[in-house]
Amino acid sequence: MSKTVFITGATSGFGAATARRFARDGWAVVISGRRETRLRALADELSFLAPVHTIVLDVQNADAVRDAIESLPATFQDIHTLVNNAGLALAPDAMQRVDLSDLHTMINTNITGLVNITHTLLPSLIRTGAGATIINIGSTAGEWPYPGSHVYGATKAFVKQFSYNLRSDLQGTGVRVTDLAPGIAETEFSVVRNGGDRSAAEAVYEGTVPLTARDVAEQIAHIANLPEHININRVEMVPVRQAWGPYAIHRDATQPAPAPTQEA
Ligand code: NDP
Ligand code: 8X3
Repeated sequence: MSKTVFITGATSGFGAATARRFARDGWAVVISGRRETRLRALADELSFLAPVHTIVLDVQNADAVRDAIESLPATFQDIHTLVNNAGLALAPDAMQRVDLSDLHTMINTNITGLVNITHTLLPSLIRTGAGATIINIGSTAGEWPYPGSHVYGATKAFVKQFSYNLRSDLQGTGVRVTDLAPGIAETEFSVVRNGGDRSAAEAVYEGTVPLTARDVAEQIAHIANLPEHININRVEMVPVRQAWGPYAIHRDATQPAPAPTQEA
């Protein structure tokens, strides 16, 4: 019998590429996201390769998540691999200038949504036992700070620590947990982050060679297919052209440094 992968955020980017990758290998795929037309198109594309089940779902809604998972058809109920991929960044400006509602949306999607899905699917993953895999999509932004990352980066730091903590709780069940943290990758991510401004999104990738959705999907497939005694705790993958900058030192000659305090 084929194994089943459950992918959130499969309507574009990493999620869609991951669905294609697993379907090509004959896995049964459960694809979810909010955009129904996209899900249907992907299901049409993949259904000659593998069994496909679509779920129109907003991961922020815990009741909808529970209902969708309770109504999985029998052939899709035993999940081998969960790819917690649905997520987004918004408000790419300084924290003091952005809307609070955008910050809530990132928290509700990247943290609450991921927890909703994971908690609801854990019984199935634990039933699968040895070899079952949870791959949480984190980000380099969860490790390294930069201006405008504020809540987004913090949600991805949550993903990292949650992945480690979950591993501790799942010790003895055979279920594996990985935080897969990509760097810059060209998907719809930047269009969403820039509020639909395509030229601002394109500028993010201009003149460089970012990761592709397929690069990330290959890593996901690699991790899920490792021998069942191996757990990859965390993978940080970046384009060769992405590295770190220096500390930002604020220099302002009009503001003299404070006088040194006198030691007693
Ligand atoms: P995309 O924008 O291409 O894909 C994001 C996916 O998340 C879409 O399928 C979208 O589907 C889904 N999604 C967003 N909100 C919700 C929601 N409330 N409920 C259900 N699904 C939702 O971006 P990527 O593929 O690049 O991003 C995938 C993940 O990778 C995200 O978690 C992102 O933070 C992370 N990441 C991205 C990087 C990049 O540079 N691209 C780098 C590092 C990490 P729909 O709108 O149909 O609901
Ligand atoms: C997305 C990657 O570099 O835009 O998580 O933060 S980055």
